Amino acid sequence: MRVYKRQMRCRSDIDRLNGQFLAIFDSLIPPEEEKAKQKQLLTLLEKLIIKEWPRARLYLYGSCANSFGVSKSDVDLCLAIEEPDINKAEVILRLADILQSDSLQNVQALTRARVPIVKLMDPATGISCDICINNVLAVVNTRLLGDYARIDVRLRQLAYIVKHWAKTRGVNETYQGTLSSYAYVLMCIHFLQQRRPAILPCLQGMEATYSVTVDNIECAYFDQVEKLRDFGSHNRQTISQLVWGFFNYWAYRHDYTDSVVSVRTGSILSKREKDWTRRVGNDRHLICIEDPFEISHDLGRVVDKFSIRVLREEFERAAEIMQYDPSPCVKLFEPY
Ligand code: 3AT
Ligand code: MG
Repeated sequence: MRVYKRQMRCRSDIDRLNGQFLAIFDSLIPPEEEKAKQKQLLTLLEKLIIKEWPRARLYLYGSCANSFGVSKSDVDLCLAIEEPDINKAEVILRLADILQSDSLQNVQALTRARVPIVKLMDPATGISCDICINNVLAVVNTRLLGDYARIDVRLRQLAYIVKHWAKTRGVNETYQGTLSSYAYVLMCIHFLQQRRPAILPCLQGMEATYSVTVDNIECAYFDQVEKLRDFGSHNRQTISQLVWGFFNYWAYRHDYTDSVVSVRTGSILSKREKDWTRRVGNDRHLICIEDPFEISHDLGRVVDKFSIRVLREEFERAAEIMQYDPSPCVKLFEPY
């Protein structure tokens, strides 16, 4: 761990970094042209799919649909087929077949993955995309995240910066035991729910205006977010203060032994009440982030005893940089 002898940055110094963080945020926003290309690809795929499954629907989910997608993100699609007892592996193979015979490139059927998908690249737009089958919960959690993003712009700014940091520092790789982008966005939402005054409400704790049952899970929350546009206005914290606070929280304040971050309740739960106190199979619960709908699902379950150290050292490094480094906006995003 690097030791900084330099002067500690005070609140007004942190505020002075605001313009730089906003410039980084702006540079990560996908241009309109990229959005148009995604639509073009979606239309092409819909046309091909509808011929085979006339009653199926194709949903965009993940970061391209919830406004947390940086430029050049892959497109996540979900093919929803309402037929009983479908065999996902068979559908994946058939889908790959159909798409292969069109003008698409690198069509691969990954039938053995935890979530079976078809992967492809569209040479016309240069966009890569993953298509899964009937993963409707992901479509609904995408909608929830997108609704949170519409309440206060600081969520999108913070999440872009955290995701950019996680990608450049190599801690956004679930197959290596670090966290998914989805987990990072939930950590940002939780952090903004916990500010005083709060910057985000707890939508699942309010009277539900949207409700759907998916895989026997009732997903309900207040979705009239246009009525909540002023919610965070009593808190004037700038994006640079929030970036500082976020890393400081995960470096020094979070109780890794006992706490579970819960966007669903807008609070911190204990590992005891979730029964996440010991390792069960591969789930070690070393950092606990509750999925807002699949509440038995800990998004930190991919983290092992090696990667928890990597993660915590990265949070500490980021917090130190925010506090002491003379050029934090460069250092924070230095490739590892
Ligand atoms: P990127 O911009 O692609 O990094 P993303 O938000 O698209 O970020 P992912 O590609 O990792 O995130 O995942 C796509 C979506 O799949 C996001 C979320 O709706 C769903 N998802 C991902 N991981 C999980 C999970 N562990 N549990 C439930 N849903 C998940
Ligand atoms: Mg994605």
